[in-house]
Amino acid sequence: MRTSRWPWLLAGLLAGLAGLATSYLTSGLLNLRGNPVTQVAELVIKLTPGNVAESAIQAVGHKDKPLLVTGVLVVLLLCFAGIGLAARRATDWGIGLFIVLGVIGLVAQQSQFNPPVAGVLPILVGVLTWTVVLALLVAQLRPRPFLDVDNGRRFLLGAAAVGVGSAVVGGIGWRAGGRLRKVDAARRSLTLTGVTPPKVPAGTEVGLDGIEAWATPAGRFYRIDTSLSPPAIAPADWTVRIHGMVDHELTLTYDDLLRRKRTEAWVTLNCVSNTVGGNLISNGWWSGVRLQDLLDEAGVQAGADALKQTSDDGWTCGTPISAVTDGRDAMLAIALNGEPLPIEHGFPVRTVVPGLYGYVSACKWVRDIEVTTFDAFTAYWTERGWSAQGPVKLASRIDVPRNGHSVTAGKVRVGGMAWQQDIGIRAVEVQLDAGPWQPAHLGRTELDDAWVQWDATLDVPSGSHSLRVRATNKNGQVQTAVQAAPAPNGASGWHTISFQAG
Ligand SMILES: Nc1nc2c(c(=O)[nH]1)N[C@H]1C(S)=C(S)[C@@H](COP(=O)(O)O)O[C@H]1N2
Ligand SMILES: [Mo]
Repeated sequence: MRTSRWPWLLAGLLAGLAGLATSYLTSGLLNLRGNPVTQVAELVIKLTPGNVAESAIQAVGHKDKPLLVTGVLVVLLLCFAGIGLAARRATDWGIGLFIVLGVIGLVAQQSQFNPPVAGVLPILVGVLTWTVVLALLVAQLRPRPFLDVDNGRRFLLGAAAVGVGSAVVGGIGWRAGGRLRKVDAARRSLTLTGVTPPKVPAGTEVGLDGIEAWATPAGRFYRIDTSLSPPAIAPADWTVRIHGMVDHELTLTYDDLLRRKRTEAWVTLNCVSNTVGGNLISNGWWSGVRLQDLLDEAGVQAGADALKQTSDDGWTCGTPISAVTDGRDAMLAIALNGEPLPIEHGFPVRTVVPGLYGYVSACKWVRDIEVTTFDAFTAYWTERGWSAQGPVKLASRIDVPRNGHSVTAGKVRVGGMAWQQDIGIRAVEVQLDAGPWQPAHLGRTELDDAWVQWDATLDVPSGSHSLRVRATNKNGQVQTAVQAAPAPNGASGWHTISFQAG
Protein backbone atom coordinates (compact mmCIF):
# COMPACT_ATOMS: atom_id res chain seq x y z
CA MET A 1 0.00 0.00 0.00
CA ARG A 2 2.71 2.44 0.92
CA THR A 3 4.75 1.99 -2.19
CA SER A 4 2.00 1.73 -4.76
CA ARG A 5 0.86 4.81 -6.67
CA TRP A 6 -2.64 3.55 -7.27
CA PRO A 7 -4.25 4.57 -3.95
CA TRP A 8 -2.90 8.10 -4.41
CA LEU A 9 -4.22 8.28 -7.91
CA LEU A 10 -7.58 7.03 -6.64
CA ALA A 11 -7.58 9.57 -3.81
CA GLY A 12 -7.02 12.40 -6.31
CA LEU A 13 -9.74 11.13 -8.62
CA LEU A 14 -12.29 10.66 -5.85
CA ALA A 15 -11.59 14.03 -4.26
CA GLY A 16 -11.94 15.58 -7.73
CA LEU A 17 -15.26 13.86 -8.43
CA ALA A 18 -16.57 14.81 -4.97
CA GLY A 19 -15.84 18.48 -5.68
CA LEU A 20 -17.51 18.31 -9.11
CA ALA A 21 -20.57 16.77 -7.45
CA THR A 22 -20.96 19.41 -4.71
CA SER A 23 -20.30 22.18 -7.23
CA TYR A 24 -22.90 20.74 -9.58
CA LEU A 25 -25.42 20.51 -6.73
CA THR A 26 -24.76 24.15 -5.81
CA SER A 27 -25.38 25.26 -9.41
CA GLY A 28 -28.60 23.24 -9.46
CA LEU A 29 -29.88 24.67 -6.17
CA LEU A 30 -29.15 28.22 -7.36
CA ASN A 31 -30.96 27.71 -10.72
CA LEU A 32 -27.68 28.61 -12.41
CA ARG A 33 -27.28 27.95 -16.10
CA GLY A 34 -24.13 25.99 -16.83
CA ASN A 35 -21.51 24.86 -14.34
CA PRO A 36 -17.74 25.28 -14.02
CA VAL A 37 -17.07 22.42 -16.49
CA THR A 38 -19.24 23.86 -19.27
CA GLN A 39 -17.82 27.32 -18.52
CA VAL A 40 -14.26 26.08 -19.00
CA ALA A 41 -15.42 24.50 -22.28
CA GLU A 42 -16.83 27.87 -23.33
CA LEU A 43 -13.57 29.59 -22.41
CA VAL A 44 -11.70 27.05 -24.57
CA ILE A 45 -14.02 27.94 -27.46
CA LYS A 46 -13.35 31.64 -26.88
CA LEU A 47 -9.58 31.16 -26.78
CA THR A 48 -9.47 28.89 -29.84
CA PRO A 49 -8.40 30.79 -32.98
CA GLY A 50 -11.32 31.05 -35.42
CA ASN A 51 -9.79 28.94 -38.20
CA VAL A 52 -8.85 26.11 -35.81
CA ALA A 53 -12.38 26.15 -34.38
CA GLU A 54 -13.85 26.09 -37.88
CA SER A 55 -11.91 23.06 -39.06
CA ALA A 56 -12.63 21.31 -35.76
CA ILE A 57 -16.35 21.93 -36.20
CA GLN A 58 -16.14 20.71 -39.80
CA ALA A 59 -14.43 17.52 -38.64
CA VAL A 60 -16.94 16.64 -35.91
CA GLY A 61 -20.08 18.42 -37.09
CA HIS A 62 -22.70 19.64 -34.63
CA LYS A 63 -21.40 17.29 -31.92
CA ASP A 64 -18.63 19.84 -31.27
CA LYS A 65 -20.07 21.10 -27.95
CA PRO A 66 -20.73 17.70 -26.27
CA LEU A 67 -17.32 16.53 -27.52
CA LEU A 68 -15.61 19.59 -26.11
CA VAL A 69 -17.30 19.21 -22.71
CA THR A 70 -16.31 15.52 -22.71
CA GLY A 71 -12.76 16.57 -23.60
CA VAL A 72 -12.64 19.04 -20.72
CA LEU A 73 -13.94 16.31 -18.38
CA VAL A 74 -11.29 13.84 -19.54
CA VAL A 75 -8.52 16.41 -19.04
CA LEU A 76 -9.98 17.15 -15.60
CA LEU A 77 -9.94 13.47 -14.62
CA LEU A 78 -6.30 13.26 -15.71
CA CYS A 79 -5.57 16.36 -13.63
CA PHE A 80 -7.32 14.83 -10.62
CA ALA A 81 -5.23 11.66 -10.91
CA GLY A 82 -2.08 13.77 -11.31
CA ILE A 83 -3.05 15.80 -8.25
CA GLY A 84 -3.35 12.54 -6.29
CA LEU A 85 0.20 11.68 -7.33
CA ALA A 86 1.41 15.17 -6.38
CA ALA A 87 -0.19 14.72 -2.97
CA ARG A 88 1.95 11.61 -2.57
CA ARG A 89 4.97 13.92 -2.38
CA ALA A 90 3.23 16.42 -0.12
CA THR A 91 -0.44 16.90 0.67
CA ASP A 92 0.02 20.64 0.23
CA TRP A 93 1.06 20.14 -3.37
CA GLY A 94 -2.20 18.39 -4.11
CA ILE A 95 -4.19 21.08 -2.32
CA GLY A 96 -2.27 23.81 -4.15
CA LEU A 97 -3.00 22.23 -7.54
CA PHE A 98 -6.71 21.95 -6.72
CA ILE A 99 -6.71 25.66 -5.91
CA VAL A 100 -5.04 26.35 -9.28
CA LEU A 101 -7.85 24.40 -10.99
CA GLY A 102 -10.35 26.44 -8.99
CA VAL A 103 -8.77 29.68 -10.22
CA ILE A 104 -9.07 28.44 -13.83
CA GLY A 105 -12.75 27.75 -13.15
CA LEU A 106 -13.15 31.23 -11.70
CA VAL A 107 -11.50 32.85 -14.74
CA ALA A 108 -13.83 30.86 -17.01
CA GLN A 109 -16.85 31.91 -14.97
CA GLN A 110 -15.85 35.56 -14.91
CA SER A 111 -15.11 35.64 -18.66
CA GLN A 112 -18.76 34.93 -19.42
CA PHE A 113 -20.90 37.86 -20.51
CA ASN A 114 -22.69 39.27 -17.42
CA PRO A 115 -21.47 36.54 -15.02
CA PRO A 116 -24.00 36.16 -12.20
CA VAL A 117 -22.45 36.93 -8.80
CA ALA A 118 -23.82 33.66 -7.44
CA GLY A 119 -21.81 31.78 -10.09
CA VAL A 120 -18.74 32.07 -7.85
CA LEU A 121 -20.40 29.91 -5.17
CA PRO A 122 -20.32 26.53 -7.00
CA ILE A 123 -16.58 27.05 -7.57
CA LEU A 124 -15.89 27.89 -3.92
CA VAL A 125 -17.93 24.91 -2.74
CA GLY A 126 -16.13 22.64 -5.22
CA VAL A 127 -12.62 23.79 -4.26
CA LEU A 128 -13.45 23.45 -0.58
CA THR A 129 -14.69 19.90 -1.16
CA TRP A 130 -11.58 19.05 -3.21
CA THR A 131 -9.13 20.17 -0.57
CA VAL A 132 -10.98 18.71 2.44
CA VAL A 133 -11.67 15.32 0.83
CA LEU A 134 -8.12 15.07 -0.51
CA ALA A 135 -6.64 15.89 2.90
CA LEU A 136 -8.91 13.33 4.61
CA LEU A 137 -8.20 10.55 2.12
CA VAL A 138 -4.43 10.95 1.89
CA ALA A 139 -4.16 11.16 5.65
CA GLN A 140 -5.02 7.44 5.59
CA LEU A 141 -2.20 6.76 3.11
CA ARG A 142 0.63 8.29 5.10
CA PRO A 143 2.64 5.82 7.12
CA ARG A 144 1.81 6.23 10.77
CA PRO A 145 4.24 3.89 12.59
CA PHE A 146 3.02 4.69 16.07
CA LEU A 147 -0.62 3.99 15.35
CA ASP A 148 -1.75 0.44 15.32
CA VAL A 149 -4.55 0.77 12.83
CA ASP A 150 -5.08 -0.75 9.45
CA ASN A 151 -4.66 2.33 7.32
CA GLY A 152 -5.24 0.44 4.11
CA ARG A 153 -8.68 -0.68 5.18
CA ARG A 154 -9.60 2.73 6.48
CA PHE A 155 -8.53 4.29 3.21
CA LEU A 156 -10.63 1.89 1.17
CA LEU A 157 -13.66 2.50 3.38
CA GLY A 158 -13.19 6.24 3.11
CA ALA A 159 -12.70 6.01 -0.64
CA ALA A 160 -15.89 3.96 -1.04
CA ALA A 161 -17.81 6.47 1.12
CA VAL A 162 -16.55 9.40 -0.97
CA GLY A 163 -17.45 7.57 -4.21
CA VAL A 164 -20.99 6.75 -3.07
CA GLY A 165 -21.43 10.19 -1.51
CA SER A 166 -20.40 11.92 -4.75
CA ALA A 167 -22.87 9.84 -6.77
CA VAL A 168 -25.67 10.73 -4.35
CA VAL A 169 -24.80 14.44 -4.28
CA GLY A 170 -24.52 14.46 -8.08
CA GLY A 171 -27.93 12.80 -8.33
CA ILE A 172 -29.51 15.39 -6.05
CA GLY A 173 -27.82 18.07 -8.15
CA TRP A 174 -29.42 16.65 -11.28
CA ARG A 175 -32.85 16.78 -9.63
CA ALA A 176 -32.23 20.31 -8.30
CA GLY A 177 -31.45 21.49 -11.84
CA GLY A 178 -34.65 19.86 -13.10
CA ARG A 179 -36.81 22.91 -12.57
CA LEU A 180 -34.62 25.10 -14.77
CA ARG A 181 -34.42 22.35 -17.44
CA LYS A 182 -38.21 22.06 -17.41
CA VAL A 183 -38.76 25.81 -17.74
CA ASP A 184 -36.06 25.99 -20.45
CA ALA A 185 -37.85 23.26 -22.39
CA ALA A 186 -41.24 24.96 -21.93
CA ARG A 187 -39.72 28.20 -23.16
CA ARG A 188 -38.19 26.58 -26.23
CA SER A 189 -41.44 24.84 -27.15
CA LEU A 190 -43.43 28.12 -27.20
CA THR A 191 -44.52 29.50 -30.53
CA LEU A 192 -45.75 33.03 -30.05
CA THR A 193 -48.07 33.98 -32.87
CA GLY A 194 -48.11 37.66 -33.68
CA VAL A 195 -44.60 38.16 -32.33
CA THR A 196 -42.48 39.41 -35.20
CA PRO A 197 -38.69 39.24 -35.53
CA PRO A 198 -36.74 42.46 -35.01
CA LYS A 199 -36.11 44.49 -38.17
CA VAL A 200 -33.72 47.36 -37.68
CA PRO A 201 -35.29 50.35 -39.48
CA ALA A 202 -33.21 51.71 -42.36
CA GLY A 203 -30.97 54.61 -41.44
CA THR A 204 -30.69 54.00 -37.71
CA GLU A 205 -27.08 52.85 -38.00
CA VAL A 206 -24.52 55.45 -39.03
CA GLY A 207 -22.07 52.74 -40.11
CA LEU A 208 -19.08 53.48 -37.93
CA ASP A 209 -16.62 50.80 -36.82
CA GLY A 210 -16.53 50.42 -33.04
CA ILE A 211 -19.86 52.13 -32.31
CA GLU A 212 -22.30 50.09 -30.25
CA ALA A 213 -24.89 48.18 -32.29
CA TRP A 214 -28.20 50.06 -32.32
CA ALA A 215 -30.15 46.81 -31.70
CA THR A 216 -28.78 44.77 -28.81
CA PRO A 217 -28.81 40.97 -29.29
CA ALA A 218 -30.67 39.31 -26.38
CA GLY A 219 -27.46 37.56 -25.29
CA ARG A 220 -25.66 40.91 -24.96
CA PHE A 221 -28.45 42.76 -23.16
CA TYR A 222 -27.23 44.28 -19.88
CA ARG A 223 -28.58 42.54 -16.83
CA ILE A 224 -29.38 43.88 -13.37
CA ASP A 225 -31.32 42.20 -10.61
CA THR A 226 -31.15 41.48 -6.93
CA SER A 227 -31.94 37.79 -7.16
CA LEU A 228 -29.22 35.28 -6.33
CA SER A 229 -30.71 33.01 -8.97
CA PRO A 230 -33.33 33.94 -11.56
CA PRO A 231 -36.79 32.59 -10.75
CA ALA A 232 -37.62 29.67 -13.07
CA ILE A 233 -41.35 29.98 -13.82
CA ALA A 234 -43.16 27.76 -16.31
CA PRO A 235 -45.74 29.74 -18.32
CA ALA A 236 -48.43 27.35 -17.08
CA ASP A 237 -47.59 28.32 -13.49
CA TRP A 238 -47.63 32.07 -14.11
CA THR A 239 -50.42 34.54 -13.35
CA VAL A 240 -50.46 38.26 -12.71
CA ARG A 241 -52.97 39.90 -10.42
CA ILE A 242 -54.03 43.49 -11.00
CA HIS A 243 -55.83 44.75 -7.93
CA GLY A 244 -56.04 47.55 -5.35
CA MET A 245 -57.78 50.81 -6.29
CA VAL A 246 -59.63 49.27 -9.24
CA ASP A 247 -63.28 48.61 -10.03
CA HIS A 248 -62.69 45.02 -11.14
CA GLU A 249 -59.74 42.99 -9.99
CA LEU A 250 -58.05 41.04 -12.83
CA THR A 251 -56.06 37.83 -12.71
CA LEU A 252 -54.48 36.87 -16.00
CA THR A 253 -52.78 33.62 -17.00
CA TYR A 254 -50.07 33.43 -19.64
CA ASP A 255 -52.63 32.10 -22.14
CA ASP A 256 -54.99 34.98 -21.30
CA LEU A 257 -52.18 37.35 -22.16
CA LEU A 258 -51.43 35.56 -25.44
CA ARG A 259 -55.06 35.94 -26.53
CA ARG A 260 -54.96 39.73 -26.12
CA LYS A 261 -54.16 42.48 -28.56
CA ARG A 262 -50.42 42.81 -28.97
CA THR A 263 -48.11 45.78 -29.25
CA GLU A 264 -44.48 45.74 -30.44
CA ALA A 265 -41.85 48.45 -30.09
CA TRP A 266 -38.17 49.27 -30.00
CA VAL A 267 -37.50 50.36 -26.43
CA THR A 268 -34.12 51.21 -24.94
CA LEU A 269 -33.84 50.16 -21.32
CA ASN A 270 -31.29 51.68 -18.97
CA CYS A 271 -30.24 51.43 -15.38
CA VAL A 272 -30.24 54.37 -12.99
CA SER A 273 -26.82 53.13 -11.80
CA ASN A 274 -25.29 53.74 -15.22
CA THR A 275 -22.41 56.21 -14.99
CA VAL A 276 -21.77 58.89 -17.61
CA GLY A 277 -20.30 56.97 -20.57
CA GLY A 278 -21.26 53.62 -19.02
CA ASN A 279 -22.88 50.62 -20.66
CA LEU A 280 -25.83 49.64 -18.46
CA ILE A 281 -28.11 50.39 -21.39
CA SER A 282 -29.44 48.21 -24.22
CA ASN A 283 -32.02 48.46 -26.97
CA GLY A 284 -34.51 45.69 -27.74
CA TRP A 285 -37.56 44.85 -29.82
CA TRP A 286 -40.29 44.07 -27.29
CA SER A 287 -43.65 42.38 -27.87
CA GLY A 288 -46.40 42.39 -25.28
CA VAL A 289 -49.76 43.64 -24.11
CA ARG A 290 -50.29 47.33 -23.39
CA LEU A 291 -50.64 48.04 -19.68
CA GLN A 292 -53.10 50.81 -20.49
CA ASP A 293 -55.57 48.27 -21.96
CA LEU A 294 -55.37 46.13 -18.82
CA LEU A 295 -55.76 49.13 -16.49
CA ASP A 296 -58.73 50.40 -18.53
CA GLU A 297 -60.37 47.02 -18.13
CA ALA A 298 -59.70 46.95 -14.39
CA GLY A 299 -60.94 50.56 -14.04
CA VAL A 300 -58.45 52.70 -12.12
CA GLN A 301 -60.17 54.59 -9.31
CA ALA A 302 -59.76 58.32 -8.69
CA GLY A 303 -56.80 59.24 -6.50
CA ALA A 304 -54.54 56.37 -7.52
CA ASP A 305 -51.14 57.54 -8.83
CA ALA A 306 -48.88 54.48 -8.57
CA LEU A 307 -48.50 50.88 -9.61
CA LYS A 308 -46.75 48.83 -6.97
CA GLN A 309 -45.26 45.97 -8.98
CA THR A 310 -44.00 42.84 -7.26
CA SER A 311 -41.91 40.14 -8.88
CA ASP A 312 -41.89 36.41 -8.23
CA ASP A 313 -38.76 36.87 -6.10
CA GLY A 314 -40.34 39.59 -3.97
CA TRP A 315 -38.58 42.61 -5.53
CA THR A 316 -40.83 45.67 -5.81
CA CYS A 317 -40.94 48.91 -7.77
CA GLY A 318 -43.28 51.91 -7.91
CA THR A 319 -44.36 53.12 -11.34
CA PRO A 320 -46.32 56.35 -11.92
CA ILE A 321 -49.70 55.54 -13.49
CA SER A 322 -49.37 58.69 -15.60
CA ALA A 323 -46.37 57.18 -17.43
CA VAL A 324 -48.32 54.05 -18.26
CA THR A 325 -51.52 55.72 -19.47
CA ASP A 326 -50.26 58.65 -21.56
CA GLY A 327 -50.15 56.66 -24.78
CA ARG A 328 -46.54 55.46 -24.73
CA ASP A 329 -45.80 51.78 -25.34
CA ALA A 330 -45.79 50.64 -21.71
CA MET A 331 -46.38 46.90 -21.76
CA LEU A 332 -46.33 43.55 -20.09
CA ALA A 333 -43.70 42.08 -22.41
CA ILE A 334 -43.61 38.43 -23.39
CA ALA A 335 -40.86 38.57 -26.01
CA LEU A 336 -37.49 40.23 -26.61
CA ASN A 337 -36.16 40.39 -30.17
CA GLY A 338 -38.91 38.09 -31.47
CA GLU A 339 -38.24 35.27 -28.97
CA PRO A 340 -39.82 34.46 -25.61
CA LEU A 341 -38.05 36.55 -22.94
CA PRO A 342 -34.77 35.02 -21.77
CA ILE A 343 -35.21 33.61 -18.25
CA GLU A 344 -32.66 36.12 -16.92
CA HIS A 345 -34.65 38.98 -18.41
CA GLY A 346 -37.97 38.09 -16.80
CA PHE A 347 -39.49 35.02 -18.46
CA PRO A 348 -42.36 34.50 -18.83
CA VAL A 349 -43.53 38.12 -18.39
CA ARG A 350 -41.89 41.42 -17.42
CA THR A 351 -42.88 45.06 -17.55
CA VAL A 352 -41.31 47.62 -19.92
CA VAL A 353 -42.08 51.35 -19.66
CA PRO A 354 -40.26 53.65 -22.11
CA GLY A 355 -38.76 56.72 -20.45
CA LEU A 356 -38.35 55.38 -16.91
CA TYR A 357 -35.22 53.80 -15.41
CA GLY A 358 -35.52 50.06 -14.86
CA TYR A 359 -35.62 50.29 -11.07
CA VAL A 360 -38.99 52.10 -11.10
CA SER A 361 -40.65 50.27 -13.98
CA ALA A 362 -39.10 47.24 -15.66
CA CYS A 363 -40.25 44.55 -13.20
CA LYS A 364 -38.98 41.14 -14.35
CA TRP A 365 -40.95 37.96 -13.46
CA VAL A 366 -43.86 40.29 -12.57
CA ARG A 367 -46.63 38.60 -10.54
CA ASP A 368 -48.58 41.37 -8.86
CA ILE A 369 -49.60 44.90 -9.82
CA GLU A 370 -51.32 46.87 -7.13
CA VAL A 371 -53.01 50.11 -8.13
CA THR A 372 -52.29 52.43 -5.22
CA THR A 373 -50.65 55.72 -4.22
CA PHE A 374 -46.95 56.54 -3.80
CA ASP A 375 -47.80 57.60 -0.23
CA ALA A 376 -48.91 54.09 0.64
CA PHE A 377 -45.68 52.13 0.12
CA THR A 378 -41.90 52.28 -0.32
CA ALA A 379 -40.41 50.18 -3.12
CA TYR A 380 -37.21 48.10 -2.90
CA TRP A 381 -34.73 50.75 -4.10
CA THR A 382 -36.61 53.68 -2.59
CA GLU A 383 -36.20 51.93 0.75
CA ARG A 384 -32.45 52.05 0.05
CA GLY A 385 -32.26 55.77 -0.63
CA TRP A 386 -33.01 56.02 -4.38
CA SER A 387 -35.73 58.41 -5.56
CA ALA A 388 -39.32 57.24 -5.78
CA GLN A 389 -39.54 58.81 -9.25
CA GLY A 390 -37.04 57.81 -11.92
CA PRO A 391 -37.60 59.45 -15.33
CA VAL A 392 -34.68 58.85 -17.71
CA LYS A 393 -32.29 61.80 -17.93
CA LEU A 394 -31.18 63.22 -21.28
CA ALA A 395 -27.77 61.66 -22.00
CA SER A 396 -25.16 60.98 -24.67
CA ARG A 397 -22.00 58.93 -24.96
CA ILE A 398 -18.85 58.74 -27.11
CA ASP A 399 -18.07 55.22 -28.36
CA VAL A 400 -15.41 56.10 -30.98
CA PRO A 401 -12.63 56.76 -30.24
CA ARG A 402 -12.41 55.00 -26.89
CA ASN A 403 -11.01 56.95 -23.99
CA GLY A 404 -7.19 56.77 -24.07
CA HIS A 405 -6.97 55.40 -27.63
CA SER A 406 -4.88 56.78 -30.51
CA VAL A 407 -6.05 57.79 -33.97
CA THR A 408 -4.37 59.01 -37.13
CA ALA A 409 -4.29 62.83 -37.25
CA GLY A 410 -6.34 64.52 -39.97
CA LYS A 411 -10.01 63.88 -40.68
CA VAL A 412 -11.22 61.72 -37.78
CA ARG A 413 -14.65 60.20 -37.61
CA VAL A 414 -16.09 60.03 -34.09
CA GLY A 415 -19.43 58.68 -32.93
CA GLY A 416 -21.64 57.32 -30.20
CA MET A 417 -25.13 57.13 -28.79
CA ALA A 418 -27.69 59.61 -27.37
CA TRP A 419 -31.00 58.97 -25.62
CA GLN A 420 -33.95 60.22 -23.67
CA GLN A 421 -36.64 57.63 -24.13
CA ASP A 422 -40.23 58.84 -24.57
CA ILE A 423 -39.05 62.36 -25.45
CA GLY A 424 -36.53 61.66 -28.20
CA ILE A 425 -33.36 63.25 -29.53
CA ARG A 426 -33.29 66.29 -31.81
CA ALA A 427 -29.56 67.10 -31.99
CA VAL A 428 -26.11 66.08 -30.82
CA GLU A 429 -23.05 68.32 -30.72
CA VAL A 430 -19.40 67.57 -30.08
CA GLN A 431 -16.59 69.79 -28.88
CA LEU A 432 -12.91 69.12 -29.59
CA ASP A 433 -10.68 70.62 -26.89
CA ALA A 434 -11.75 74.27 -26.35
CA GLY A 435 -13.13 74.60 -29.89
CA PRO A 436 -16.70 75.47 -30.88
CA TRP A 437 -19.56 73.00 -30.48
CA GLN A 438 -20.08 71.27 -33.83
CA PRO A 439 -23.29 69.56 -34.89
CA ALA A 440 -23.12 65.78 -35.33
CA HIS A 441 -24.94 63.80 -37.98
CA LEU A 442 -27.71 61.63 -36.50
CA GLY A 443 -29.04 58.24 -37.45
CA ARG A 444 -32.83 57.90 -37.69
CA THR A 445 -34.50 59.84 -34.85
CA GLU A 446 -38.20 58.99 -35.35
CA LEU A 447 -38.30 56.33 -32.64
CA ASP A 448 -38.45 58.37 -29.44
CA ASP A 449 -38.25 55.32 -27.18
CA ALA A 450 -34.96 54.11 -28.63
CA TRP A 451 -31.49 55.57 -28.49
CA VAL A 452 -29.95 57.32 -31.48
CA GLN A 453 -26.56 56.80 -33.09
CA TRP A 454 -24.56 59.90 -34.01
CA ASP A 455 -21.29 60.54 -35.81
CA ALA A 456 -19.16 63.52 -36.84
CA THR A 457 -16.00 64.05 -38.85
CA LEU A 458 -13.50 66.36 -37.18
CA ASP A 459 -10.20 67.95 -38.20
CA VAL A 460 -7.79 66.66 -35.59
CA PRO A 461 -4.15 67.87 -35.52
CA SER A 462 -1.58 65.56 -33.94
CA GLY A 463 -1.25 65.73 -30.19
CA SER A 464 -3.39 65.03 -27.10
CA HIS A 465 -7.04 65.95 -27.26
CA SER A 466 -10.24 65.88 -25.31
CA LEU A 467 -13.64 65.39 -26.84
CA ARG A 468 -17.05 65.89 -25.32
CA VAL A 469 -20.61 65.40 -26.37
CA ARG A 470 -24.01 66.82 -25.46
CA ALA A 471 -27.49 66.11 -26.78
CA THR A 472 -30.64 68.18 -27.23
CA ASN A 473 -34.01 66.52 -26.80
CA LYS A 474 -37.15 67.06 -28.85
CA ASN A 475 -38.40 69.60 -26.29
CA GLY A 476 -35.37 71.76 -27.13
CA GLN A 477 -33.65 71.07 -23.81
CA VAL A 478 -29.85 70.83 -23.91
CA GLN A 479 -28.20 68.13 -21.83
CA THR A 480 -26.91 69.59 -18.56
CA ALA A 481 -23.18 69.94 -17.91
CA VAL A 482 -23.80 69.58 -14.18
CA GLN A 483 -22.15 66.38 -13.03
CA ALA A 484 -24.22 64.15 -10.79
CA ALA A 485 -23.49 60.67 -9.45
CA PRO A 486 -26.01 57.90 -10.26
CA ALA A 487 -27.59 58.08 -6.78
CA PRO A 488 -30.32 59.01 -6.10
CA ASN A 489 -31.96 59.44 -9.53
CA GLY A 490 -29.43 59.02 -12.34
CA ALA A 491 -26.04 60.39 -13.42
CA SER A 492 -25.69 63.60 -15.44
CA GLY A 493 -22.89 65.57 -17.09
CA TRP A 494 -21.19 65.59 -20.48
CA HIS A 495 -19.25 62.46 -21.43
CA THR A 496 -15.66 63.59 -22.01
CA ILE A 497 -12.80 61.46 -23.30
CA SER A 498 -9.09 61.93 -23.96
CA PHE A 499 -7.32 60.57 -27.02
CA GLN A 500 -4.10 60.93 -28.99
CA ALA A 501 -3.70 61.80 -32.64
CA GLY A 502 -0.44 61.11 -34.46
N1 LIG B 1 -37.61 41.19 -10.35
C1 LIG B 1 -36.72 42.17 -10.61
N2 LIG B 1 -36.94 43.01 -11.64
C2 LIG B 1 -36.05 43.99 -11.90
C3 LIG B 1 -34.91 44.17 -11.10
C4 LIG B 1 -34.71 43.28 -10.02
O1 LIG B 1 -33.73 43.37 -9.26
N3 LIG B 1 -35.63 42.28 -9.80
N4 LIG B 1 -34.01 45.18 -11.40
C5 LIG B 1 -34.50 46.30 -12.19
C6 LIG B 1 -33.43 47.14 -12.68
S1 LIG B 1 -32.60 48.06 -11.52
C7 LIG B 1 -33.15 47.25 -14.01
S2 LIG B 1 -32.05 48.41 -14.56
C8 LIG B 1 -33.80 46.37 -15.00
C9 LIG B 1 -32.78 45.61 -15.82
O2 LIG B 1 -33.43 44.74 -16.70
P1 LIG B 1 -32.58 43.69 -17.54
O3 LIG B 1 -31.79 42.87 -16.55
O4 LIG B 1 -33.53 42.89 -18.34
O5 LIG B 1 -31.66 44.52 -18.40
O6 LIG B 1 -34.65 45.42 -14.38
C10 LIG B 1 -35.41 45.89 -13.32
N5 LIG B 1 -36.31 44.84 -12.94
MO1 LIG C 1 -31.30 49.48 -12.63
